[in-house]
Amino acid sequence: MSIANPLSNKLVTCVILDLDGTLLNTDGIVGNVLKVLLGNYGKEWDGREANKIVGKTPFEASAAVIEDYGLTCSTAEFFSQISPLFADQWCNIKALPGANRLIKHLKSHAVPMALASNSSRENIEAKISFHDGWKDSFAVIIGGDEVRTGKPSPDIFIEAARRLGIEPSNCLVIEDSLPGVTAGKTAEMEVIAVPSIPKQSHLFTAADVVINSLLDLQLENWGLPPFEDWVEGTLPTDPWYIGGPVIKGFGRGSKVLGVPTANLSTEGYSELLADHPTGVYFGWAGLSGRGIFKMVMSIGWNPYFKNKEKAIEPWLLHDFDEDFYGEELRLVIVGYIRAEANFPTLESLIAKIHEDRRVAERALDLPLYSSYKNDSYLRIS
Ligand code: ADP
Ligand code: RBF
Ligand code: MG
Repeated sequence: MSIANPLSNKLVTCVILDLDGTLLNTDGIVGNVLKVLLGNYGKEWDGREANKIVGKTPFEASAAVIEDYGLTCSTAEFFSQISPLFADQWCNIKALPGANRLIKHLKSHAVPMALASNSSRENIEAKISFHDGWKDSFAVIIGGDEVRTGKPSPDIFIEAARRLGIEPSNCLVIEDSLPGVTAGKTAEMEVIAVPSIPKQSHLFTAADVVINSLLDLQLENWGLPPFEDWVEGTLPTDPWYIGGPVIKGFGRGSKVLGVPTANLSTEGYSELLADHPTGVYFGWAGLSGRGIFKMVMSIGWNPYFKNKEKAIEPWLLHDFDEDFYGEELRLVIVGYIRAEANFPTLESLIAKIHEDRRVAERALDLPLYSSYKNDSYLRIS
C-alpha cells in the first residue's frame, strides 16, 4: 500500500513521459543538423535560441528558426529539407542520464507508462527503435500528429490517459519543456519538470516539482514503487574517468569555504559532462607521485557563486601541506550523491559539503566502491 507523502503530492497510478529532452538528448543532434542546414543558407547556428525550439512541434520549430535567421524559404520548404537530415541522426541520439533506469524500474514494477511527444508518431517510433526495450515498455505511444493540437494544448496527455484507461488526475507527467509542463497542468495531471536547458528552473513555477535530472526522482513521493539501487545515500554509476593538470580555480575553495578543490579543466570533457547531470559525485583520485585518495566532487555551475561555466571541482580527502597546481590528477568517478543546490547562506553550503564528504568517505569503504582504488588509470608514473 502506498504511503501518503509529506509534501502532499497526489498519489498516482501511471506515468506519462515526454521523449525529446526528457528521455533523449535530442538537443545534441538538433544543433548538429541546424549547423549543417543553416550553413547551406550561409548562416552560423550558435544555439542561442535553443529554448525557442525545445518542446515545439518540428514544424513550429522550423518556423522559429526561419524567423530568427531571416531565411527567405517557406516553412514547408525548410521542413522538407531538415526532415531527412534528422532521420539520419536518430541513431546518434543518446538516452539522458537515468532514462533507461526509470523505464526499466517502472516496467519491472508494472507501472503503466505512456510516451507522449509532439514529434510525429513515425519519428517517435524511429527514435526509440535505437533504445533496447523502450518500445515494448510503453502501453501507449502517441505523437503530436495523432491529436488536433500539440503541446501546450492538453489534448495529447488527455488522449494518452484515455488510451491507458486512467483518470488524468491519477497520471504523473515528466517533462523538460515549458509547453510540456503547461499541457500536463492544463490536463489536470501531476507534473514533474526536469528542465533540459540549464538555469531555467525558476521558469517552471507551474510544475508540482522541479528536479535537476531523472536521477533525483523520488517516486515514493507519488505513491509509486521507490528505486532500490541507492546504497547508503549514494547511487552507483558505471565508473567514468577525468584527468589532467590541476588548474587555478576561482580562488575561494580553501579561502572562502575551507574546502580546497583541485579544479580540472573542462576542455575536452563537454561530451562526457553532457552525459552526467551536474551535481555531487565521489570516487578515487590519483595524484602524480603522491598516491591515491578518496575524493568527493562537484561538477556544475556552483550556483551559490553564480559561475559562468561548468567546473570540475574534486576535494581530495587528505591533508596536503602544500598545494599542487600543475600536477597530473586523475579521477575515477564511481557514484552520485545529489544534484547541486543553490544554498541561501555560505554556512549552509559548507555544512552540506561536509555532509557530502562524510557520505563519500563511508561509501568508499564499501567493497562495491573500494575495489576501484586499484583501477590502473589511477597509477600515474
Ligand atoms: P582554486 O580556486 O584555485 O581551486 P582552492 O582554494 O580551491 O583554489 O584550492 C585548490 C588547491 O589547493 C588545489 O589546486 C590544490 O593544489 C590544493 N589542495 C590542497 N589540499 C587539497 C585537497 N585536499 N583537495 C584538493 N586540492 C587541495
Ligand atoms: N556549490 C554550490 O553552489 N552548490 C552546491 O550544491 C555545491 N556542492 C558542492 C559539493 C562538493 C562536495 C564540493 C567539493 C563543492 C560544492 N560546491 C557547491 C562548489 C563550491 O562552491 C566550490 O567548491 C567553490 O565554489 C570553490 O570553487
Ligand atoms: Mg578549487
